[in-house]
Amino acid sequence: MQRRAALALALLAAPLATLAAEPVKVGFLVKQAEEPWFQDEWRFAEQAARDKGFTLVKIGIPNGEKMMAAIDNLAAQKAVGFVICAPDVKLGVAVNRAAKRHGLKVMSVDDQLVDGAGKPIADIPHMGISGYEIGKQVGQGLLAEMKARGWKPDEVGVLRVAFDQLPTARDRTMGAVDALKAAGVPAANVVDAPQAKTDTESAFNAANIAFTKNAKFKRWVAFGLNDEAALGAVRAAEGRGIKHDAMLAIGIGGSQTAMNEFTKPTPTAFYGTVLISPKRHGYETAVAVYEWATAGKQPPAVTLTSGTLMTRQNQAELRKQMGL
Ligand code: FCA
Repeated sequence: MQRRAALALALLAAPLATLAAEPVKVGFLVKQAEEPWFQDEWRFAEQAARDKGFTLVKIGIPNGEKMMAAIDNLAAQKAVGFVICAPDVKLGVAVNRAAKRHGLKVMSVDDQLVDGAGKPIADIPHMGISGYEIGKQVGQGLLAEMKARGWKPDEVGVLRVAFDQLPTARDRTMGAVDALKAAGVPAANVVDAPQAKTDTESAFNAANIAFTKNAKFKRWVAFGLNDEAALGAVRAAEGRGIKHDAMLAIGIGGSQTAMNEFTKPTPTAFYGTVLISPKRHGYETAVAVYEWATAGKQPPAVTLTSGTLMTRQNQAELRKQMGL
């Protein structure tokens, strides 16, 4: 008898227990899931989910249509909110509207969402890098190595792999241009190579065109919004016989794209990168959305993170320091 009563109680309690154990879900949507930076962000967001006890739902959103479907999908799964790096920052109003309609908290990472007039959307909290400052570090890193090699500021071609429709991309590359100009590199030496997407292949194509049009330069420095952009320029230069003794590129990121270059037995023209933190961006944004939705803790409106110049020489030590 006693055993039967216990069993009945257990059965009664079962649905309740399942309800209580239903984990909170937080989405993490990224524009370029195949890029190592975003893989790293996801990895650290997963770590946050384990530490805090929520479930992370990762979805790649290469275009606006997939992005809208992903937000609906999160709502159908009863997620409480999401972190997003959108395929186009001008989709900001659509993101905000969809999140509000479904009662989801939303925070942006890396690329700040803007409204129709190009103004940041104030009620979507954001964590990104300090683009202009980090760009200046790229420029200063290039200048230091130019000096070490005895290259004169007025003899180098400056290849800016550009993606100006994305404000952080423009800030980053203009920071580098300004640092170079401040050190005496003539504005006329700056060659823009607009890329169609923010991956290596697009940068390669853009750089190829720019090199063809500007064959007068025998020495080059190059950069773009990320490591993939810098690497595309390096590969295009190699294809034209411009090797690491005549070319210097510094990226931004420090994920696997950069590590692959640094661990090659012979140095390539991919001289360095400004290491930024996928750990902070992935972990902290996921926790912020979770705590916002479950504890009413509003994230700060804007958080900007910094970077450190990383080369073959200091990569192992730096990555360790950053917990990577
Ligand atoms: C943008 C770029 C990424 C990465 C990130 C921090 O989203 O496209 O490559 O640099 O900012």
